[in-house]
Amino acid sequence: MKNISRRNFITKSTATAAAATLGLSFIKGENRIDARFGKGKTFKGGIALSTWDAGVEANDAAMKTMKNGGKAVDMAEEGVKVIEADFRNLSVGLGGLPDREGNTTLDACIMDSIGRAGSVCFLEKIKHPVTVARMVMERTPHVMLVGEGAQKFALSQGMTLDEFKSEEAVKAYKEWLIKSEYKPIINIENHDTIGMVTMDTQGDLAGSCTTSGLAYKMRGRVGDSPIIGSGLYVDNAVGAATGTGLGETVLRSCSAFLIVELMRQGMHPQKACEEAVKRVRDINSFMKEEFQVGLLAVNKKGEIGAYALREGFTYALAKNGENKVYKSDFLIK
Ligand code: SD4
Repeated sequence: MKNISRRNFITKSTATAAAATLGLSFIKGENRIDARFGKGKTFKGGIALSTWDAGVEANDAAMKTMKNGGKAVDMAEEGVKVIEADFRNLSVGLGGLPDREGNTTLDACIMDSIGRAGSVCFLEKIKHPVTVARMVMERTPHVMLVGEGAQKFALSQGMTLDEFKSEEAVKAYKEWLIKSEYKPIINIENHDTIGMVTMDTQGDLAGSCTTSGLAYKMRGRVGDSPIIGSGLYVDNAVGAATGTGLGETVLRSCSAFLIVELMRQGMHPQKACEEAVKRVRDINSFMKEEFQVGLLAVNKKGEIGAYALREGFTYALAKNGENKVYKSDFLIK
């Protein structure tokens, strides 16, 4: 009690003054992190790690961005933008499969190396939701904007409405309408939301995640992808994590945050992903349907983790001059 009321008493300005006395410039993000955790051995060669096969193209763009002087957050944005703009992708961007009412609605988020986060959900007719998420992070006092408000904000920042409808998605929707069965079960192998974690040449971390969510979802449904701590989490002092799969199951287990917290306790990213997948299984054990979840992580040393619930999850890793797709190990064998 005593501590709590005392803490409430300390104003921002006295905290700043105290920090100055101690020589901690914790108001500046990166310094704040160094002050808390000290500089460890960080990998500085640059890393881009992303979900699914298409991640290889996203990684390419991220590494090019880094070579042109971009920071981890620029890598994370530019990387996934390639997939958002690829209208052949049926799970990301405006080419994505629509909701039950025939509208494609987009979710995305981003986190940078100084602890900031931005997110948009249920966004319509905007080509690059990840860029809007970054604008929310950098230009507003908020973390998350949804629906009409998110769209209005995007337009106010110079973005334009894009009426694009993918022929393939429209055709698939028409076929779905015949039975209109609400079965939000993700096909175990064939989905491609992109979650990406990046590390720049300074060893700083960031991440992004972007999706059109589940095909034929209820209107207004939001999954894990734009939710800070579920679809993405970054703590520059520790590591970063992201994932893909049936969002409801990830939301119930806060997977990305869990992975980062496990890494904070010293766990290797691989082990942390394995633990988080087990948690997904356990928390969702009431579910009768089969579902897939795939999780990825990187720590400050540049070590990688990847693990899925079931066979079929792939990821792309760009590191040490290579950029390749790998098959993830999985829990249910
Ligand atoms: C969602 N996690 O909205 C997303 C779907 C996904 O590949 O990952 N698809 O639930």
